[in-house]
Amino acid sequence: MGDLASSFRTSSVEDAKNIYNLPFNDLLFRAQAIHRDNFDPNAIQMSRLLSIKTGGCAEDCGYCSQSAHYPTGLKASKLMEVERVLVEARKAKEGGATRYCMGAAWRNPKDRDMDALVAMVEGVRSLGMETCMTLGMLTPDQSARLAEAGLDYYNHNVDTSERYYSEIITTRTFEDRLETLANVRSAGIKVCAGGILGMGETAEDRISMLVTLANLASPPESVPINMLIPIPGSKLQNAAPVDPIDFVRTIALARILMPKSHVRLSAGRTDMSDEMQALCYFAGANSIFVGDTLLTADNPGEDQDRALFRRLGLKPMELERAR
Ligand code: SAM
Ligand code: DTB
Ligand code: SF4
Repeated sequence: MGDLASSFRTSSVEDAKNIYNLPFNDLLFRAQAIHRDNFDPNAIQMSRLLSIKTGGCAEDCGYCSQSAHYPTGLKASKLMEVERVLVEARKAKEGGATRYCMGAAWRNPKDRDMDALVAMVEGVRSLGMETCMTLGMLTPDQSARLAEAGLDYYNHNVDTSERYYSEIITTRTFEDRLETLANVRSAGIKVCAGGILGMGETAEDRISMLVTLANLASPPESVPINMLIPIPGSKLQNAAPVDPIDFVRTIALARILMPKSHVRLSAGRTDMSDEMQALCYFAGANSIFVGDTLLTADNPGEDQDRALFRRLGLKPMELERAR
């Protein structure tokens, strides 16, 4: 089973479609077997998000509460003070998170923001947590600076298939996304890249998105799969909800195509039943965001996750940092 990883590196959409369409039990059995070959099946990595710069974003992502293009009612704010970020990061650590992910509603960071961003990375790292940022597009120089500060992960999602991308976002291209991912990778930062289900895409779009990710020069270490949180006022406010079984199939395919990656069950968990989440964990999801807020939207609180972990016999994944 171990060399399935390499055999899928050149996976085509056709191959992946055949896997996605297997009988559900066969698909889940296969995903779970691969999961067990690569991870402790009962350990879940826990990340905590903080919006360090909220709203007023120049991009027109159709799903987002923070885009200035849509009347979502969100109040914009400036970049948060470094000290405030560190106070929040300490709380997250006490709550059991091992990775702290700082998100900014920017098309890209300005060079004048870089000193503060570097200080945030250094400060969070000194608390003994892994660091992650998601700031929009990065140049090679900006990537190198963040890498030097000790940034462990950079999140930058491809969001959907190349074909469907321009239906969701028009202010940047799929190619732009891949370019930033390459810049981050070249700087030596680990890559977190995934997407959103429930934006009106087809099953083929979801499959194609995962094939793109699996076929990057190195697959992302972390693959967040978000279920759209429909934001009133946004372009996708009335999108039809994704079928839970299709959602689980997509998680299983991500696990099979990227056996060594952490697959994160990301946004949208407040609208998932415990049973749906349990199936996602069985299909190979092994990471979540913890705490009652994501960036601007709700997430199940700690108590709820603790109760579900107890019911399922899951435990937090220990920090793997060997540095
Ligand atoms: N501005 C940066 C960027 O776009 O890369 C970082 C922040 S952005 C909010 C991070 C990711 O969150 C998006 O790429 C998208 O996949 C996800 N996301 C944003 N709004 C969402 C929503 N309403 N439902 C589900 N996922 C969402
Ligand atoms: C990701 O894929 N999901 C997170 C993280 N990366 C930055 C963000 C989810 C945002 C959900 C909507 C909100 O909180 O505004
Ligand atoms: Fe801006 Fe990111 Fe939201 Fe797009 S997803 S509007 S880039 S904050």
